[in-house]
Amino acid sequence: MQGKKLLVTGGAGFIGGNFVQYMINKYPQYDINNLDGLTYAGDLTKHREIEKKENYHFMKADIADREAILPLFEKEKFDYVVHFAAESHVDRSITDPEIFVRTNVLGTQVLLDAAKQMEVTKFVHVSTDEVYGELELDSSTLFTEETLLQPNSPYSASKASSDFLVRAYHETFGLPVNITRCSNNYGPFHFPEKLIPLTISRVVNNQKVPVYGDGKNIRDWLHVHDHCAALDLVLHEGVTGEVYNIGGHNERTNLDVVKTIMTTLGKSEEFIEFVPDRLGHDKRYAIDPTKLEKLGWKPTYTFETGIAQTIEWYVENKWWWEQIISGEYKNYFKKHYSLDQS
Ligand code: NAD
Ligand code: TDX
Repeated sequence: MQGKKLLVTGGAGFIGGNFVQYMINKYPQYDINNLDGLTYAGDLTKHREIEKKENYHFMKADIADREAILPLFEKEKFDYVVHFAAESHVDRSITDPEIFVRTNVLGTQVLLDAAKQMEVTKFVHVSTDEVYGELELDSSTLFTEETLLQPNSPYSASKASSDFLVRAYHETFGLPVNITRCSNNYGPFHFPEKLIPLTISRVVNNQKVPVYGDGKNIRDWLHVHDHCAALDLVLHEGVTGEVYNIGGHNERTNLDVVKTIMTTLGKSEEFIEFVPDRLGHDKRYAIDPTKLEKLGWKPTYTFETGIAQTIEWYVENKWWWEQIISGEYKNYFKKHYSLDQS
């Protein structure tokens, strides 16, 4: 495959960061550009192994800053955009919804304008299964691409809004887009505010793990590596204008997930602390990935192999999540990038 210029937004975050590394390894002939605003969730230490590579470039910018984004697109002339940058934590969207609208809705619209103006070859919008709302705990219904969008949290409402804008830029202006809707991810470099890395880091440090409500809510888990492979396929082979669901049929209750981690780490269930439920807590998510499977994707991890690999990674890479918890990782940017504006 010929060299292409790829823009990854949010490549200092969890999934975008894994995607940058996946693409650098798989396509050494590509020019990989990581654009990230380095919010609390953005961390560049994860890229210390690749940051000296000639085909990797980092750009600090806010996707909602039109004055910065349009000239950047004019200068760089990207072929492909894979758009991850977002406010991603549901709990934060309950306490501070406004930033979710600014980044997830306005930020996406600014990128769409830039992509349209510069006629990019493909714009992949990384969305989430949460836009479909929730399923009943005792049902076997799955979300398909035809399921009505009924987002329940400010986070999922902002993601659904951005999905509609992406669709509109395709229908109105013919922008070549795909929208992907993935289930819950887990794996290396997952920010330790989310359930799985929070549980592992707290159990390793002998601290109790807060389980919301009765712990019976169900999430459908996918290893981040399998999400990256799916996005690679959609970027190169996805039919323009189509939506693809991504998921690996790994439904688990939160309590099952937490107990699996505790058992693997040799800790007893005394470390579980039931706390008041999340407001508007979606009961169950479950993805039907048939359409993507027909395109040629299948996951490589089961939940059992994936969670074992992930727990091992967190135990071996305590340096990474400890500097996040202490806030020290912010100094890395100051040391390594002279253009720090923060
Ligand atoms: P994350 O919070 O780990 O990373 C988000 C990244 O975006 C960070 O590096 C942050 O600095 C950057 N960012 C935030 N606001 C920005 C702005 N205004 N300008 C530029 N950069 C900004 O998120 P994640 O879990 O890696 O999720 C990535 C994407 O995948 C999101 O769009 C999310 O909705 C979607 N998604 C996530 C999951 C999941 O389980 N984590 C599942 C499905 C879809
Ligand atoms: O401390 C906790 N205790 C707890 O019981 C936390 C942080 C979460 N939970 C529960 C809430 C959810 O039912 O665990 C489940 C998973 O919670 P999160 O890790 O916050 O993920 P979720 O709310 O399901 O959303 C995630 O998946 C879809 C990502 O954060 C989103 O960005 C993605 O779109």
